[in-house]
Amino acid sequence: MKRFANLCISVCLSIVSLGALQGWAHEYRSGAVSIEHPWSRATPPGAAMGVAYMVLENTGDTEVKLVSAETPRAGRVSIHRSHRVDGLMRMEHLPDGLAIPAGEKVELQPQGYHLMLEKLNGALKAGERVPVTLNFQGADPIVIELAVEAPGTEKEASGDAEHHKGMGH
Ligand SMILES: [Cu+2]
Repeated sequence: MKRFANLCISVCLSIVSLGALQGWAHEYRSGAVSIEHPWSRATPPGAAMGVAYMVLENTGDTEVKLVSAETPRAGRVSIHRSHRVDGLMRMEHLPDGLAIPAGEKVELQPQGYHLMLEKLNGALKAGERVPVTLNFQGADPIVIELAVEAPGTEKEASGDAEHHKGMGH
């Protein structure tokens, strides 16, 4: 029975990694933390900043906190939140990180939480995969790959698209 379970685990893992290579089932898991569909948006040449979005899930019974991230494609990665103040979108830096409560999902998405890739060392191109290391408090680091999508492919409310064109995120 134990041998069967091990076999299942290795087969399932290879299916997951095959899926990641082919672009479907784009998901990463380590311990209690999983990351679904990490993606970014292509940037124009010379742009200094890019973004990263994903869904973080914590299936454990203690809080996990995303405290920092890094990528070889940017000088710095910050954790941000966009929110509306008096009808204007504002962006705030979250120096303490982003908590993912036990048993919950936190979505990084346009107009909400996101990672800001600052000081890009080159344009992010549609179809590119950008490696990012996510560092957690309460969980091991996870290396993911952002799928870079062409601008305007994400589903956004019509009013939001205008804002993001201007802001780059
Ligand atoms: Cu930002």
